Amino acid sequence: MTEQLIATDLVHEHNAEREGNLRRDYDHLGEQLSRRGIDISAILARVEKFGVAIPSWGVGTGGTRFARYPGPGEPRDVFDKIEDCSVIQQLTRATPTVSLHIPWDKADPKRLKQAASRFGLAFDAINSNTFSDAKDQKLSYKFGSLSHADAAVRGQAVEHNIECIEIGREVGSKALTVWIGDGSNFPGQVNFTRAFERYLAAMREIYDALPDDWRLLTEHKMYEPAFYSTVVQDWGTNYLIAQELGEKAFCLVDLGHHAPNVNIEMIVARLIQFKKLGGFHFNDSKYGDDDLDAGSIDPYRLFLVFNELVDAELSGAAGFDPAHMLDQSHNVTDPIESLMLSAAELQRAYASALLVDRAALESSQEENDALMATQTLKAAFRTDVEPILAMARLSKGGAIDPVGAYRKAGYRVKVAAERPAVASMGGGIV
Ligand SMILES: [Mn+2]
Repeated sequence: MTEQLIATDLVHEHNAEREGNLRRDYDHLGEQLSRRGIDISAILARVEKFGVAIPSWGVGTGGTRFARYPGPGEPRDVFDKIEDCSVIQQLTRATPTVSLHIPWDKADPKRLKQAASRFGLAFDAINSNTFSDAKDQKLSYKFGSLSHADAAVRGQAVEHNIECIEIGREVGSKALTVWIGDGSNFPGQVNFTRAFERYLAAMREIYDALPDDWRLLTEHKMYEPAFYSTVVQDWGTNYLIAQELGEKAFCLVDLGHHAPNVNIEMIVARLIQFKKLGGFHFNDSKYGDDDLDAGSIDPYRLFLVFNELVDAELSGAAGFDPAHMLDQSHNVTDPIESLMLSAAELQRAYASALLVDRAALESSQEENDALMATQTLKAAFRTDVEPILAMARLSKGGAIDPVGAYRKAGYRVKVAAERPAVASMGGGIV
């Protein structure tokens, strides 16, 4: 029996007050969609199956390089983080997995697995960390890790990644995500080619340690912490890495890791076409790698990304199975509330993209009817799919209004009494 940290009676009562209105809204939307030739129950069935992983580091309050303002009842360790993730899953039913970050979440793998199974949760990709120095670490990553000029530092970084694979095997994970902070701050500081050669050689050692049924996901990022050059700076370099390493290597797209105005949905389409899209770190941004809540700044961009994903899903694109993960930093909100709403924003983008009339879109494209093509997308984007999302939550035992139920349950106040404040628990920006 799966344990629930929010009283199920409270959730039932909360839903009972809202169910009548929801059913009326759902039926009305169903009638509108049927006029467009869309069966709402088919959309609902797909939304019910949609899942996104919660990043363990996301349930603690994030921060910036300037300051971090912790909130009450912050998780003190990975076990508290798993409890918070279970609350997100209980109320949204859209987040069945957790993505761990090592060494921040280092603990006995058996205990980790038990803690997750207690709530019916599983683990998605394991994230390694060679962008900061762990306590008691022998060699520093100040001047890089997998591309470092010193073979001993590279060896240490490789060993850490192999240890992450071992932990992942024990907890039932099937992927390793590698993001490095390697790069340079000054022209001339590193030789671009030699640094990338060293990185590829180190990654080959990690790749060779990967179990056959695992995937290696590499994450590109244009800049930060290095501000002049970054070793894995864009999707082109990321694609080269995946090509060089082999069939278990894929690219991970973090939405915030691009220059402003870059056409991310087109990058997604290219990676799908060449069978190298491994997964996502979803978030939103205005200026840089802001790690804001998914869909909070540019929901249309999120929709356009999902438009490409749905196109691949419906056309049965070969090898298409991207991992969905959130990667956000919550500085001014309760992380649990932000993550619940962010998961719903992904479901919203997905449901809206499912409404696109693909036959009409294709015929507009063939006829060079730019206006009708773009209106076909807008018609789907403008449709309020909230009743479908709420119905998916209700049918799976979640809350019609997750934030409302969460606040009513007083979970944060309760854990604040049980969890004394800690100075730092490895949250922040990735
Ligand atoms: Mn990321």
